[in-house]
Amino acid sequence: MKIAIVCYPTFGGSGVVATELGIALANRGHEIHFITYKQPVRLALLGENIHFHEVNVPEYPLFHYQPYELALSSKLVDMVKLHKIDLLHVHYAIPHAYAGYMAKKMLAEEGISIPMVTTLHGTDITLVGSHPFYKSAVTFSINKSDVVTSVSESLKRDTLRLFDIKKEIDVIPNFIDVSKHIDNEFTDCQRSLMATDDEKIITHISNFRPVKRIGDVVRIFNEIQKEIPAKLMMVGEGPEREPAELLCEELGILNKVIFLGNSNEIDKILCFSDLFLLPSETESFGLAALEAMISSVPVISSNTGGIPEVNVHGVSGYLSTVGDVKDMSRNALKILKDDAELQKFKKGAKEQALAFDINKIVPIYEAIYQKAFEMA
Ligand code: GMT
Repeated sequence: MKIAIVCYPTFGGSGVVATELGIALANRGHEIHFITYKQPVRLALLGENIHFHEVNVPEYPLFHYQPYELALSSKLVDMVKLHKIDLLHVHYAIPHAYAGYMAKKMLAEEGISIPMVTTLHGTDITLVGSHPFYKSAVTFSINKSDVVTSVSESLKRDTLRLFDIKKEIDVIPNFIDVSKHIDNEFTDCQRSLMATDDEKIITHISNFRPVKRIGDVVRIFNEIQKEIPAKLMMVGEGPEREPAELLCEELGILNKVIFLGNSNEIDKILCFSDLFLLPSETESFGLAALEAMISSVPVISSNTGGIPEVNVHGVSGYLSTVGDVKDMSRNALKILKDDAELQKFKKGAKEQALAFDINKIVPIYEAIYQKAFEMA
């Protein structure tokens, strides 16, 4: 099949999922065309089966807002015709489903019928999409997609609660390439660069937006380091990074917290991590938690959105009420203070992550593509 994938090419989870899916589909013989404004960060190699087409939006002084949707839908039309693409798969509803639908209609005018699959990822529904300024257009473009998927049961429930959706929503969980994590031993694991042998390493990875409750990450770590020697690795960039640095300074723990910025090599960081913190306000799935778990890192998280579909309480980590820093710190120390507990949770995290093996999930997407052809 020739498939166009539209996504955000950044470090965000939706772009990562779209990119990993495209790579896996290409490995299974499909021809993949990424159509976006920049080469996706996780897409290292282009090849015979993987192509990238950049969407350019020329600046024009008349425009207060540059018309990205227009450029994207034109690019989709041109690429579908040029490469004889069979199907559009758009990740993140805003504005991709809207632009995809416009492309479909333009192509229909020329007698070309092409199905469109829309995958909902989370904030496109829960935070941004449901805003009154966008809601009508998001509802319209979800209903006009041939097939709609969501990355968790929780996100499906949120979508049906927040929008007037006429389409069936298929839940396809996010996934992980298990084959990259067969051995726990990462060959290039440089733990000694980050901490001494007696220190536990706690990690948080995100886009540092308010929804991630970065202040809670720092406060949980503060409680942990009062009782055991520990370091905190903060990976990612975003508006909450500076306030977090200030909070660390205020608490007098700046020397124990390392802000690493965005990284393409999170496996190298996770390989020496003992615990992962994800105290988010909401999270449709929590791909970062799954990436930690496959590296045998237990997760202390909030019990919200789709997180409990990924992190199993008492097995791969613990779940607490959003904002309950005390409970999260207590749970973290329960795991970290007792080596037998830590080993048990490391094993539990890895075993739970194996359920999300990419090889189980990609065929489900292929079946969804068949369904889209029937619906179009
Ligand atoms: O977490 C973010 O804010 C980024 C966002 C995105 O769209 O890239 O992540 C969302 O999609 C991920 C992949 O499906 C999910 O794992 C994240 O849970 C989800 N984020 C939220 O719902 C806040």
